Amino acid sequence: MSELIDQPITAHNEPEDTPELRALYDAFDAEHLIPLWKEIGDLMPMAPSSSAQPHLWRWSTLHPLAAKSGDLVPVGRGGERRAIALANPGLSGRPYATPTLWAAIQYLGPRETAPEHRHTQNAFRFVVEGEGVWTVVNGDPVAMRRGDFLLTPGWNFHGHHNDTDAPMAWIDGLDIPFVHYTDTAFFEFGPDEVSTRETPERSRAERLWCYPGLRPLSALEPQHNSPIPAYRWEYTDRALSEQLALEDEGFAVTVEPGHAAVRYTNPTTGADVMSTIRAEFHRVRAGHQTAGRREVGSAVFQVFNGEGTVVLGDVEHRVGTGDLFVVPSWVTLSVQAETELDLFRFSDTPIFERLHQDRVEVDRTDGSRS
Ligand code: GTQ
Ligand code: FE2
Repeated sequence: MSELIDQPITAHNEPEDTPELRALYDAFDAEHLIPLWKEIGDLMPMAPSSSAQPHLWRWSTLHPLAAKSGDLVPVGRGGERRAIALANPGLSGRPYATPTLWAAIQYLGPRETAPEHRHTQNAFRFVVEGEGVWTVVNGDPVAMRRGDFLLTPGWNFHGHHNDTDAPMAWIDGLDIPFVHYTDTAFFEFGPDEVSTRETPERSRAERLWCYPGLRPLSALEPQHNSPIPAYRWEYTDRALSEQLALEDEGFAVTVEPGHAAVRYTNPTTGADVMSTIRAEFHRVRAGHQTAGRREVGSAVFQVFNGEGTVVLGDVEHRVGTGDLFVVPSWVTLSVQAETELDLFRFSDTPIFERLHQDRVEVDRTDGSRS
């Protein structure tokens, strides 16, 4: 706990409990008024104290429940998606992983289709296992495979179709809670089917955009969301293994010893992939522990591969492939890798950076913070 939070609070204005005082408080109630002095600790804390909890969902629990939903619940117009949200136990039963972020497991059975729609919420998919679904974004079919990170930025039509005889599950991340609080949601239905059942290896947008450092001269304007529809595992994996290989060769290219990391970015700006969502991939060498780190804003992690322990505030969880966990605002996270540990991470930090409310603290190895 920080010194600031433990600072003694002197109640210098505690009034005497009298019938008149009670009458005053009753009058406040009746007139929909609330005095600051009753709420100050909660409204204006010394540091963020999220009602969201650091919580873990195991893939071994989630996946069978998603599969059972596949047996019992059809997918189609109205419900739109067979997606099951991670509901943070601190967020009053709402389907919110964090105060700003939605995270869900989505499941599509053999040959099934999720109908097209578009909404102002920004969305992405991350695939921890399987393949065979194409997500059709503005008529452009994008293959989904293990390790891929796929974008559906706000107001693009999208639907999904499974072209195989096996089911497929993946995770969705959206800014649904943020858009809900801020009353900025719009939604439109598209075709009940997907607009194309083509299954190309590479989408048109990948053919146009996915060459490192090369931009089509027809599209030099900055775009606020990335035009890359799929960040393929082949490149993420290679970028991380090369960081570690370079570290072995004596070059200081990792975020900290034994910890390689990349951020998915928008090639037209170099900034985050979407205006409300940051996404990263982290690889921690076997036997290494990352420095404790806390930041303003909330994050969700999914273990992509490997085993280890995550220390979330004062709670430790053993984690393995597919497990998801939430890191609320200003809760310290440290990761201990038992085997080499691969972690996908997404957060709402771009929102707070743009509002100049961002802060980060990293524990130094001597136990102090910087
Ligand atoms: O796949 O379009 O988990 O619109 C939540 C809302 C997935 C989707 C979700 C959505 C989608
Ligand atoms: Fe959607």
